[in-house]
Amino acid sequence: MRIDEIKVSKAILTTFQKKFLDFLDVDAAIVGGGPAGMVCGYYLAKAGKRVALFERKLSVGGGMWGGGMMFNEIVVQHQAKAVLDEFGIRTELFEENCYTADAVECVSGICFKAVQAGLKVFNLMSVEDVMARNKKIRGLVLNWTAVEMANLHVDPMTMRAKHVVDATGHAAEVVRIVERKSGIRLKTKTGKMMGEGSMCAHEGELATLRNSKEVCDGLSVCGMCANAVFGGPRMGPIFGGMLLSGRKVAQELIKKI
Ligand code: 48F
Repeated sequence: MRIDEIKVSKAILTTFQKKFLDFLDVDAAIVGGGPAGMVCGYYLAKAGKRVALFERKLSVGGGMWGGGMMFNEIVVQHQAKAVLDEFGIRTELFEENCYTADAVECVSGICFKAVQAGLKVFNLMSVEDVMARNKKIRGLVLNWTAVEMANLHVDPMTMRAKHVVDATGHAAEVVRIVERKSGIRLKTKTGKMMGEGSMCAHEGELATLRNSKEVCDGLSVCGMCANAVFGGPRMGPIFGGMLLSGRKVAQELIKKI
């Protein structure tokens, strides 16, 4: 039977429309498909929650693909190895409490398992605002990244979530929007974003986990974003904190939503 091009177009349009409609009102919406966001999405979906993840770029993986300075190996410590084990990702012991893993295997392995667990990933979409009601974050305002890049004057659309997770990395884009536009006081010492500190891998890893939590009603942070918001050093190409923080926020939300 000949392939009908119009049938191919209809198949894509119909299934994408259904997928998007089905995930316009969810338990959790995650912004950013780096390691922290993807791991968070995996554990939430595995627990039966309806979770959508919005990623600005064509591919998920954030800063994980490039390892350290484009050498595509990452490092995790003993505690975080358990998360990679959960995804079936192979690690090699380098020296005590220092495991390496292939960055490409990490991104593809986490992505595959997360999507199979039920996480719905919407790539090429950027979150440009939040929906807030009575000082609580209730959803996200989305537009195509292509619209953002071309600076086109096109209005966005809105989705609803019981809880939002900012996993946008160093930029902490969602929290920044909340701070700038909503008048909501953040649950930080100053009520404002505390900012990320210079490199200190050991303290940065501990701080990421400590700082991964709710920052205001309806919004949590994980990954590098947590240190940008609550204050903590950066840590470079050690990714244990990212994986553990995604898992921590998921575990908290599983009880809450
Ligand atoms: O930057 P990213 O990988 O964040 P992460 O999960 O991991 C941080 C590490 O990669 C590394 C590090 C480890 O020691 O320091 O930097 O905390 O992933 C963040 C993702 O969010 C997307 C962005 O494209 C990236 O893939 N993103 C950022 N802003 C938006 C967004 C937005 N407004 N809408 C949608 N996606």
